[in-house]
Amino acid sequence: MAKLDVIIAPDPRLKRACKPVVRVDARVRRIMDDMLETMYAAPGIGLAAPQVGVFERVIVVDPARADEPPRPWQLANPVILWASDEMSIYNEGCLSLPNHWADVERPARVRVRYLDRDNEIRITEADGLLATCIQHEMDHLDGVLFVDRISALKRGIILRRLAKTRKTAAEKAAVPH
Ligand code: GNR
Ligand code: NI
Repeated sequence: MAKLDVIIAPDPRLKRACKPVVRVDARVRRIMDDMLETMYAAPGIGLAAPQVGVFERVIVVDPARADEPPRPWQLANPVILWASDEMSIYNEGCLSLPNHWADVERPARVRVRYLDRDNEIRITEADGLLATCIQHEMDHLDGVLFVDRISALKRGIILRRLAKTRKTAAEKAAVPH
């Protein structure tokens, strides 16, 4: 397994729509495993392939808390078959928007169809943090970040701060003192 670099916003690669996986084979399983390693190292509770520069419809999630046994999920070509009318709000973060959080409202429960790591079709129902996380990761596959689901004012503040943080880091790297 290998830990991969996570792309930080603003970056046009995070706005790309991803292609479906044709078949979950050894190549895709390796991407899934590298993504889980990257997610646990971060640490994060989810990761989408485009965040590590792979523009295919693959996501991993593990909503287990630190004091619980790991519950890794690896999904290819996830599709939402049903979403509840009931909504829930979570304070979301994103490994591509480090150090920024915002409340995001999404359906509280979803039924999702996907291919598992053995290329088998599965259908599962999720609620709570798992439901939120799956929807957050699926958004990434369509080039959507959680900041696209909050006010333009808050989005602008977060994206400008990230651009400034990157500029400061680049200047420090270029001019050592
Ligand atoms: O680590 C993460 N935490 C998180 C918290 C609330 C809602 C969604 C998430 S996903 C995020 C990791 C990430 O960026 N996935 O794309
Ligand atoms: Ni994210």
